[in-house]
This record gives sequence, structure tokens and C-alpha cells, in this order.
Amino acid sequence: MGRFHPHSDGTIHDHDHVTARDVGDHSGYPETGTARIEVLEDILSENDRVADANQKDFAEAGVRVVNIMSSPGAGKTTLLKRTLAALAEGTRIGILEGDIATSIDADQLEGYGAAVSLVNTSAGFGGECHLDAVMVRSGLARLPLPELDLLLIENVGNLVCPAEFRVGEHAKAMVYSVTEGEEKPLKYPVMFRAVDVVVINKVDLLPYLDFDLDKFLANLRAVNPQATTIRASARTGEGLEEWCSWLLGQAASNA
Ligand SMILES: Nc1nc2c(ncn2[C@@H]2O[C@H](COP(=O)(O)OP(=O)(O)OP(=O)(O)O)[C@@H](O)[C@H]2O)c(=O)[nH]1
Ligand SMILES: [Mg+2]
Repeated sequence: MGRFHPHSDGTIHDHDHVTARDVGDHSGYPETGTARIEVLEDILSENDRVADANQKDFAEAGVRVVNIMSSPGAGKTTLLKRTLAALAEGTRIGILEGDIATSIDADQLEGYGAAVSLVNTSAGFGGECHLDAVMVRSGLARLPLPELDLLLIENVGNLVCPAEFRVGEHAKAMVYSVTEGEEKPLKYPVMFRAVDVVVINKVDLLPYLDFDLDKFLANLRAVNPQATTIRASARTGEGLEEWCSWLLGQAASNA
């Protein structure tokens, strides 16, 4: 039996789910609920307006854009370094690097022949835990968009917020580390539902972990049956070819 709880409209009911048991008591929101929703809607519609402007600029420049998201440390930058080493000679790639602070990741991505633009959210954007369309737009000013085939955005490491903000991208990718466990698609469904591809990274560590890949895939399928999955190790290079082909497919869909 789930827990009974009251809602702001006065109804009281219970939920009795195994995987999604609602244990929240929402009764503290009756006064502020509507205002909260309106503020959120305003923020998101302003974001969408700028995301549309970004997308228009991408279309005019003929560049395809992939927004890469993950928890902190899942391996985005390591994968991007390998990606640039493999592709930057034949494909004109730009990087928009998003971090709360520091140029640590942006610095690592220099020297591969790709244009790199750093956006620190602590520099004028309140230290946000994600990139939104306005932040991306500020970083675009430092990139030669018409000279690019592919723009790869490394979003701020966070498993929730980045998925909530469109930035004008054509596809969303996720790097998932096998050290994060099998259950995360169920616990953080917004991100897993939003993405077109999941790179299952750090598979070189599988012999040392209890990670059950089949269970993870079943959990992922439960929230996103369509996502492409790529088994990879940014350390050994496993899966790199498949990932690069997926990216080149994105760039080609521009033609
Ligand atoms: N064993 C192993 N380690 C990896 C792999 N990929 C990345 N790492 C390590 O994981 C750590 C974090 O990798 P990053 O590439 O910095 O991860 P990130 O997602 O860019 O991190 P943030 O930008 O901070 O969110 C580093 O120590 C990497 O060397 C992998 O495939 N296998
Ligand atoms: Mg990084």
C-alpha cells in the first residue's frame, strides 16, 4: 500500500507503485504552486525563443550540432579528445565547452585542429549547473560557424538540468559511465528520455564492477526504447569507431 497524501485541490489519494512510489506531501504548495509554474513556463519559453534563434543560425551556417551531456566525470572530455584525434582532420569540428568554472576541459581540447569556445556559467550566468540557449549563444560568437560541419557541445556535468534546456541542437547524446550503476535511467528519467544516443563508457572497468549491463539496458529501454546505445571505453578506444560513425551520420544529415 502506498502512502496517502493530500493535493492542493483538496483530493487525497495514495500511490502504490513499486518503481515510482510517490512519497511526496505536496500540501505545502497550494499558495505558490500556480506562480511557480508560471515562472518556470516564462523561463522555458524565453529559452526556447533563443534556442530557435540558435537553430536558425546553425541552419544558415550549415552546421549540425550535438549536445553531449552526462553526470560529472562520466568521460565526456576524454571521449571528445579521442573524437577530435580521430575526426578533426577530415571533418571541420567546433567545440563549445560548458563548465561552471575553469578552463581545464577546454584546454585539454585545444591542439586538435578544432575551434574551441569556453562558456563558464560562473562568469555572468549565476554558476548554473547546465547550459541554456542564451549561454550557448554567447559562446557561438567565438566560433566560425559557417566553416564548421559539426559543433559538439560539452554540457556541464549534471544528470538532471542540462536535459531540460533546448539550446538549438539537432541531437542529444549522453555519456554514461558503468560506475554509475544500473538503476539511473529509472531515477533520472528526464535525461535518459531526452537523448538520441547513450555511449556506455568505461567498459574497460567491467571486470572490476558488479555492473549488470543487461539490467541497465532494460532500465534504459523502459524510459527510452528508441535510443541508440554504444558500448565504449574512452580509455582503450573501444566503441570509438561506432561513436564517430554516429557523429558523421549526424553531420551528413545536413546534406
Ligand atoms: N577507466 C576509464 N576511465 C575513464 C574513461 N573515460 C574517462 N575516464 C576517466 O574518468 C575521469 C573523468 O573523465 P572526464 O573525461 O574528465 O569526464 P567528464 O564527463 O568530461 O567530466 P566533467 O566535465 O567534470 O563532467 C578521468 O580521470 C578520465 O581519465 C574510460 O573509458 N575508462
Ligand atoms: Mg569534461
